[in-house]
Amino acid sequence: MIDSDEKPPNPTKLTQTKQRWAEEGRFLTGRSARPQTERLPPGQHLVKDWPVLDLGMQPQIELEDWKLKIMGAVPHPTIWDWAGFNAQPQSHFVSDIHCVTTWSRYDNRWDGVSTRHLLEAVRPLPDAKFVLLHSQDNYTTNLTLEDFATQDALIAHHWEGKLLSAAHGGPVRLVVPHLYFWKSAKWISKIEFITDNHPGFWEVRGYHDRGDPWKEQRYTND
Ligand SMILES: Nc1nc2c(c(=O)[nH]1)N[C@H]1C(S)=C(S)[C@@H](COP(=O)(O)O)O[C@H]1N2
Ligand SMILES: [Mo]
Repeated sequence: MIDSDEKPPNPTKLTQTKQRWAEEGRFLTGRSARPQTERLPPGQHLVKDWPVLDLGMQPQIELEDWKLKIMGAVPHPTIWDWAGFNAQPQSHFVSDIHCVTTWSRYDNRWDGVSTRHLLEAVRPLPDAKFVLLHSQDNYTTNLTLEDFATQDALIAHHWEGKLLSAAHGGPVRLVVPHLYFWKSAKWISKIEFITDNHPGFWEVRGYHDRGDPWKEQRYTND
């Protein structure tokens, strides 16, 4: 049932470097923390700008061409076009970003459709236990249904009151603030509900299956 014939772009220097960091266990402090007591997770530093990370390409998608397909273990596959997506109830969340390359950025204001609303709208089948996100650059990333359904996770179209730029995943990206930011797929085209876990782009290149910054789950087997 998994759509994975898509081939990601050829690896850039950055992609190769990040794969080596996973092999070396770079940046690991060996500490863990609780979000209740420390806002900055172990091994992270605060930035004020907003770095851009991608696979070396930034898809440019016109709003009239944009579509989001919700499929897999759902009773009725659904396609939202831009108007259909914007007609969904809108949520507004403020959250911190924690990238596994060690930068964190506080207080990002997002507008979009919450994953909880999406789940209510499509009602995945009882055996749907995981979600695989597919992007226009053929990036993929996996989440448990529970992590996808976090209270402040959303499919965002605005950041700080402005349409999300193409560099940061516009028209629409996922934001799952309680996990490292590679789980927050940019330029999403498909949300696939699956019954068995299926690792995504970074998860098959040495990165952790879950990626909890507070437990410093940077790499596989941490
Ligand atoms: N489609 C897609 N989504 C992606 C990525 C990517 O390369 N392609 N990179 C991930 C990584 S590693 C990070 S840190 C964040 C970066 O998001 P930003 O460029 O908006 O900071 O996007 C994540 N989502
Ligand atoms: Mo990242």
